[in-house]
Amino acid sequence: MGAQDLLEGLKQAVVEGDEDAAASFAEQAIGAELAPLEIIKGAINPAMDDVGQAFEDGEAFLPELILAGDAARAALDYIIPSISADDLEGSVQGTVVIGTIFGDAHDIGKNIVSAILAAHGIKIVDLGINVPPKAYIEAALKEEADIIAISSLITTSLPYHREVINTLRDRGEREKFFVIVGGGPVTPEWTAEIGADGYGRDARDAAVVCQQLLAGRAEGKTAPLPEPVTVGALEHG
Ligand code: B12
Repeated sequence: MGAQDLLEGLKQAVVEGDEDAAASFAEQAIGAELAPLEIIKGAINPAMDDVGQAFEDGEAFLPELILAGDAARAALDYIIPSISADDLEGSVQGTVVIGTIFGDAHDIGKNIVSAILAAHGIKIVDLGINVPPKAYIEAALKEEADIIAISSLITTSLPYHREVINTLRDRGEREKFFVIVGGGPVTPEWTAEIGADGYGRDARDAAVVCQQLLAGRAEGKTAPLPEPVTVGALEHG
């Protein structure tokens, strides 16, 4: 089967919520040496967008969303371990505390971001889903982290981003950590508005942003930056 057929098959399997087929196509795509990030970009993301659109249009419901999520996870079980530093130039060192913000249970994108950062030698402390603002700060202090990374897929959880930043500031600890944000409803404008230090459109962009921030930190730059580092902004619909 050619690369395009494998990607199309995987996309279809995820849309249909067929875990076994999704896992099998993913395994074949990795076996055919397709780059992990290209598989995610070419099959998983468009499948999720289709399902999300159908949900929004009232043509699909929560069970379909759950099945598609499970099928994507099954595929990613094969894809994520193959993500390597070869997928992106450069390597940086540092610690990133990451989690999906309070009120939000979506973690597929966060897990991909974590995997690519880890593949670049960054220490990842993954707090999971539904993370209260204070928990990011406690973990970042404990781990002496460089960056707090917040993932958000639902609009109603966005105000908690601001709470992370304001709480850091009120505690006099804002300069200790760069704060980056990403996920569906997050935009570069929002990033600037809340005074965050970075935004990335996808996992690859997240790695580029972290590299730039860690390089800046090594040169003595501290948070908050006057302008956030935003990558992938132009592609944002
Ligand atoms: C799968 C899914 C679910 C699954 C989640 C399973 C899981 N374990 O994650 C389940 C079924 C649980 C679910 C539940 C709900 N969902 Co839902 N879901 C989706 C769906 C279809 C796909 C999400 C996904 O995995 N995308 C694929 C990944 C790879 O992409 P990604 O998450 O965007 O991540 C990439 C980038 O954003 C970026 N990124 C992500 N995080 C970060 C962090 C940083 C720091 C950076 C730099 C970058 C970055 O990099 C990632 C990799 O490239 C989306 C539609 C969509 N197109 O996103 C709706 C969607 C997000 N869901 C939606 C809704 C409404 C819900 C529910 C409220 C439904 C309900 N009525 O109950 C619940 C909410 C539950 C809760 N409290 O969170 C809406 C949100 C609308 C909004 N803007 O508020 C969407 C957009 C669907 C829609 N079009 O209406 N959902």
